Amino acid sequence: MNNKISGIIIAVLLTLASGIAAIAHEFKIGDLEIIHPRARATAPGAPVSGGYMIIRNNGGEPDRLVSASVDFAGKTEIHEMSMKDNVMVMRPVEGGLEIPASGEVELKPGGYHVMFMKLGEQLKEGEMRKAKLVFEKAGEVEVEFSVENVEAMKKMDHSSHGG
Ligand SMILES: [Cu+2]
Repeated sequence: MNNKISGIIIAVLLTLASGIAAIAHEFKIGDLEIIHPRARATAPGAPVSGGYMIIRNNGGEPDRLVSASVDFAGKTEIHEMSMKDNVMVMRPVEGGLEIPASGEVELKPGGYHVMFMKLGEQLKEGEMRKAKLVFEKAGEVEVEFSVENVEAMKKMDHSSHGG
């Protein structure tokens, strides 16, 4: 087979593979499914972004999301948001985020989220960004966050986290 034809075949295969990834976009480790991890697209120079997903636990034991890491942020934490004196506040989840047995937790704007701080670069819509999630029992799993225009919270901005 000549190089030109094999190049075309490889290009077609890559296109098919990326199409399948975009449709499925789900990761598994042990009894856990990580569904549609996505990160909020940022403006140039913005210091922070948020990561969201559904984590489903098909097992009979609870697990915990204890940490996340990415190479595009200087610091990454698992946060929860709540109302305090009519102000939205957020803070790191103590001891990790529990994923109940035979249940699921949704990380979403206004609730639990992965906080990407000290961003080293802009997150642009359409990109896929690698991340590592660490669970107490299931262990480490590599996932990819799709960068999307996740609607920002209206009363809330993350600028206080810029550090
Ligand atoms: Cu946060």
